[in-house]
Amino acid sequence: MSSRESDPRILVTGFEPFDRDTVNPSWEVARALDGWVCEGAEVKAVRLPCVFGRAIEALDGALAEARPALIVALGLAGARAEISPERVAINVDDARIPDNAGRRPVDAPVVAGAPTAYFSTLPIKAIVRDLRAAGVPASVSNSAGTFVCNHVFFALMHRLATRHELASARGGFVHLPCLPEQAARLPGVPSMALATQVEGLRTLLRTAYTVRHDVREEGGQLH
Ligand code: PCA
Repeated sequence: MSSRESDPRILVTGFEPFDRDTVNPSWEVARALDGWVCEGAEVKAVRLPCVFGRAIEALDGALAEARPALIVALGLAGARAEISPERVAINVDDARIPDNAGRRPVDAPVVAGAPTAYFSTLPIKAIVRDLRAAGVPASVSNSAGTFVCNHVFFALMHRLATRHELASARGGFVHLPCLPEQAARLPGVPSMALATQVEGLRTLLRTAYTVRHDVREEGGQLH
């Protein structure tokens, strides 16, 4: 079933492969969800370049076109074993590796003059609760890093906080584990099957779309 122009939409972004890899689960998951209707809202998937600056331009294009009520940006966190909704976006780029255009900013603001940080406006605790209940490993993450994922996350939250046409929209960032085919090339690295990641994202989107007030459950880390 396809939705009408005026129906609410969910924007799900994923990244192209980076760091000389050939696949990125974030885009594989996003594109598997393209066109899926979640609680009456149609999912639109958009692929972002893994390049500082250009990723934000692509995000802006997608926001203008989709006019979404909910935005969930996805990225790969190669060492993680769980689906991890990010709590906080910080206003700094500090690249340990070059992006796909060879850019490597160090200690530069994502948006000059913007606040130091923004919290996700997704119900991250309820998301973790519902993913675990559905049998999908999940934990809150308290750092999205300082590479292109945090860059896009921060730009997204700054737009949600400052643009009146996005005032009622909610959004955030979710890191995903490697796919098994990636882990097979990187012995010892944890992975999660694409089908599990896609099913997890369906659960996550349902929760994000319907839960307005997050639950109060512990989700911290000692370090
Ligand atoms: N992960 C990287 C950038 C693109 C991606 O999928 C990150 O965590 O910053």
